[in-house]
Amino acid sequence: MSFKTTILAAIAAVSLVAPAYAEGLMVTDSYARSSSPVAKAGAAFLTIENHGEDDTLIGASSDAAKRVELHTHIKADDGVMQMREVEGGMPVPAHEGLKMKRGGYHVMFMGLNEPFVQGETITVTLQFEKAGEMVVEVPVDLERKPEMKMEGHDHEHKHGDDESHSHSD
Ligand SMILES: [Cu+2]
Repeated sequence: MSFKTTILAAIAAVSLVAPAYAEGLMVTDSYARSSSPVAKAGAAFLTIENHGEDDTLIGASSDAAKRVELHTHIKADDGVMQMREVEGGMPVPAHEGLKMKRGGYHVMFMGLNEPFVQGETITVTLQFEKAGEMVVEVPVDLERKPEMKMEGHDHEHKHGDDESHSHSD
């Protein structure tokens, strides 16, 4: 077993999806999705590492949609979750970075110029308060599951084609 080979393989794998850098900022995970193939809107979720100073994501733009906004979900007075534009941007603190996720921060695409297609990428330009612009290629992944806590109705059970009950998970 070669440790060196493992490292080289890891570097090669990372190089395939060239990470975008800007002043200590690095997007380490990102994906975009829409709720259906004919959806007029979509969202992207990015994980941004910050090895520099405190920064703020203040805007995003893309040719993929007529409007791109930074959104978050908030719980309205009636308890219903609503999306709304983030005022003042998304904080990207040094060391902590920013992790967008379903039900929270996301980049919203309204009026898609073309439907999101599994396996394709969309180009998004991020605007940071201090670091300036960073262009990222965001892969479309319509199959990615939410990382937020399961809330019953979100829980998907697989039936029929999986007959193995012997494994434990
Ligand atoms: Cu939204």
